[in-house]
Amino acid sequence: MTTQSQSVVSLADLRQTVERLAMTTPVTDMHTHLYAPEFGDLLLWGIDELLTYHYLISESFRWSEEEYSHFWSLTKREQADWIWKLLFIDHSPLSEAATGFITILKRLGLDVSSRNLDDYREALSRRTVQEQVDTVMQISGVSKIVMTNDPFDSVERPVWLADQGKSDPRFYAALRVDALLNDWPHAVKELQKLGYDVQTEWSQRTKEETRRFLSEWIIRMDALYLAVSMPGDFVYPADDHRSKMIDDVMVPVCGERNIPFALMIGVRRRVNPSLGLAGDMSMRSDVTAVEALCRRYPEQKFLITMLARENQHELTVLARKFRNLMIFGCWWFLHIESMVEEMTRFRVELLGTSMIPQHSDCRVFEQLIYKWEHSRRIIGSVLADKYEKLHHSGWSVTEEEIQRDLDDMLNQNFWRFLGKEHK
Ligand code: RAT
Ligand code: ZN
Repeated sequence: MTTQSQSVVSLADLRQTVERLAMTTPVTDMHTHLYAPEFGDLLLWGIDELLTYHYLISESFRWSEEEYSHFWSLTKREQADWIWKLLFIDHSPLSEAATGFITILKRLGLDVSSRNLDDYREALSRRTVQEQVDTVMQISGVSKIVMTNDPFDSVERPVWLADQGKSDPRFYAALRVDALLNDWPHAVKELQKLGYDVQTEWSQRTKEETRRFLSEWIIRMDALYLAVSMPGDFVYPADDHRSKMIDDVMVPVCGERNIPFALMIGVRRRVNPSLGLAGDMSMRSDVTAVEALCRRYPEQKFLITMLARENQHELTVLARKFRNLMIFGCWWFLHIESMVEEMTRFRVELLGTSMIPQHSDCRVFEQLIYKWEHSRRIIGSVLADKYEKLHHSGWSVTEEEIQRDLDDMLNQNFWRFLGKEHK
């Protein structure tokens, strides 16, 4: 008997041990739209921000004839009141995003049964942003947060230029480069404003200057990876701007700086422009683009998530073929309990624990609470099924092994992929 066998978890304790560890293992949230407190107003938090989350905005309009323009002319508080009435009072909050708001109230210790929005506002307004950040990170068990950082954003840029973006060690940067790939004319203007000598034409000088821009900002932000969202009709290789940008600029710079390239594929932006951020749609993608990238650049690491449910199985199979491919998260419209369950199950069945099962995509700080609570519960229950099955075949696991597996999925797979293992 090994010492290990002393902590083998009995069948009777197995499920609740796995579920407890799934709920409590500290998490690295590797893709969010959250900011550290140093970024001031960019860090969204509180009741009105939560209620005006774009996921809830689009759900609200299903119940109303309201003019879009009128909604956008309201104050944030008025918008929140309108959404609260439509989604929580006139109808039951059953959608993932609406249920999530209730989970947040509950975990923050507010009286959910009172349905008194002003009381909730009042309770949170007594907290400072710093207190709320600490409280939410503690409740959600999220210990490391990766932001989404855009040097073209005129509010965000000064924080980095003043060297204040890295003050809170719990927050990490990811350099977002959508415009470079998806709106080159706009990117050219922005780059020129920042002093880079680029032109719309793909000249040698333009390539060098775009590479210089990326390198300088990766260093300035200490960015963990380069990130982009792509439409579903993204093809690679192709005789187009995107392939040139990837081949001549992005992959070389990622290689030089030794960071992964994250592609989030399958979004069709602004199918209903009147809804603003809430007007984007999902779209099926071509997984062979990822296959071609992974094959052509075996030394380059790719973090990949896709938005269409229809792509998930194929993408997971592809991850069996390429170790430089790490699939991550149940993105956006897939971040609903039924999809998280389905995807987590077949990902484990195809890859074991060698993937990143979830990221939050939070935009408002307190959302960390519900997004992680809901996902942790599903991850725990899927894993419990699998360990029980092993147990019935005579393969018992120790608590340490369960903890290791969860730590891999919720932390280490990400950091190891980056070559920055955290202990
Ligand atoms: O999930 C979201 O909030 C979307 O609006 C997008 O931000 C998406 O996650 C993205 O990163 O493009
Ligand atoms: Zn996102």
